[in-house]
Amino acid sequence: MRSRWAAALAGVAAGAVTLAVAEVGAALVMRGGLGTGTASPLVAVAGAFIDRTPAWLKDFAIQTFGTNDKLALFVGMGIVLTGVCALIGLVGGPTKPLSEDGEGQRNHYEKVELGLFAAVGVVGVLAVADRPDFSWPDALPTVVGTLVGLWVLDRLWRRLAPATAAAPAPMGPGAASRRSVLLWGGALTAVGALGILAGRALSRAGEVVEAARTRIGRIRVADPVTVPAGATQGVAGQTSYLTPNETFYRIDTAVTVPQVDPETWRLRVTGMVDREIELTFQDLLDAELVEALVTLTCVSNYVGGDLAGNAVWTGLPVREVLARAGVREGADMVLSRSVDGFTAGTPLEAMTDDRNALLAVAQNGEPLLAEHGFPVRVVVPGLYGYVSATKWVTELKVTRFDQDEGYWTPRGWSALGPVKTASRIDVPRPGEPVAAGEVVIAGVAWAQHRGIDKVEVRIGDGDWQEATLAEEPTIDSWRQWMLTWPAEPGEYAVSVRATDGTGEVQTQERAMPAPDGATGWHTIDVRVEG
Ligand SMILES: Nc1nc2c(c(=O)[nH]1)N[C@H]1C(S)=C(S)[C@@H](COP(=O)(O)O)O[C@H]1N2
Ligand SMILES: [Mo]
Repeated sequence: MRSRWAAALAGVAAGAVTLAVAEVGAALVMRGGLGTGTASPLVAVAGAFIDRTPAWLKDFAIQTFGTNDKLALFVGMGIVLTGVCALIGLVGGPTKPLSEDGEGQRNHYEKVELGLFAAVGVVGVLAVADRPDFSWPDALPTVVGTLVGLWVLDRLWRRLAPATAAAPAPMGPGAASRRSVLLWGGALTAVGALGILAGRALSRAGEVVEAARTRIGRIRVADPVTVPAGATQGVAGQTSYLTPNETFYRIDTAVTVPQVDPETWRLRVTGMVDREIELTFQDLLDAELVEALVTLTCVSNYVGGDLAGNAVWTGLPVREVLARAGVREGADMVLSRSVDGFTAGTPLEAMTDDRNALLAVAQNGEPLLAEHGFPVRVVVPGLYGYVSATKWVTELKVTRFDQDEGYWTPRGWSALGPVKTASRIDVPRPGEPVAAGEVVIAGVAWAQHRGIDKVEVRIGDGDWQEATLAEEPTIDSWRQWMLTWPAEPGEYAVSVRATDGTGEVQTQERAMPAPDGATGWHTIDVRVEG
């Protein structure tokens, strides 16, 4: 029994050493400028997995883990990999028939074990090769790591190998060799784990972006947005009108946040245009930038969910860039592409009409945070992020919906993603009882680019009551609302619904986020204590 533990540990140790060599190697290869895509096998496998995630699984992951979805993925990968390596170790384990070839010869089981281990390495190499901008040096760390891992596995197996024809040991390996494998296996696993962490830490090229953000400083425009005091009702617990950059929700398919140097960044405008053009980051800074208030929302947001945020965005209107390139007849989509391969298909109309569709360089006056698309992202009022808000954008391709599709479309999400009218109760918080008397119910409602005309609240089986609305500086942002309720002790279901600027009342019909956004009224249970 204990020999099995030793055999499993041998597999895990080999895996840990493989990944340590590969992750440190990947950091060096990328830092040295040799690699062009994703050299880290862990990041590549996670990315390849995310790219193959169907709509229902994305939905589940976001509902279960929220913006910790990537952490959850890494933990899951760690568990699966450990299990696979342990099983591989057991395959070659010591309780198998003895070698007949004499001491030190590989027996059949060890060959299978090494073969399986190599196969896992090949999967890693395939994942690396699958990532955007792949070139062969990207694969080097994984190949070398796998070879080192095979060597470790072989050494440990030899220590465990029970016997030879000359000196059979029918009871399995002796206690001494078992102990030595447990010792070596444990030590190598620990060193490997540290190596993996070191490799990941080493790979973070954050300094370039941080230095650039500091150098750029606050971005000012001739005609800045000022938020009127009336846009804020100031109820404790109510969503603040502007969302701080640091707490702004983050959703993307990027396993690690792309670190883009603004010095080398270029935006290319391609496709159905009269002339392809290329812009530098300085070109953008030198242009006449505008500021706009826009609430961004994720299509994966559930009714009552918090995957939405409001900010002042600073940028160059996309329509001006498209005009410079000259859009040809027949185009109806702009496919924006990110450095990490993500794409969003946005109706050309939304990019060229008079709304503030921006190539944004700043969020609330500050250069974008790396997580939110530094140096440049797209922001389009009225559309969910997945069809418009490409972060780390590097290309705008003018094209047609019947010729191209955005990242999420073949994965079960609608090609078109106008934001659906939504309203949310922020206070009282669900599950927190309130004292009888004057209770303030408050929250936000949004229907970007249509605006919010009315918010109504229903308490228990009472009538719909109109809430007081805050000022609405723009129809592109959410609107705060509040209602004072003389509450008597009891249990109440409290619901909210909004009416958008076109007069349409938010539907009660429940829909899941996939394929084009959740619907239904946000309802919470409130207990009023006497
Ligand atoms: N490059 C890139 N841009 C992206 C995404 C992505 O996965 N990759 N996700 C989009 C989605 S689904 C949303 S909701 C918004 C979220 O923007 P935020 O993370 O800044 O809030 O970014 C959009 N832009
Ligand atoms: Mo999203």
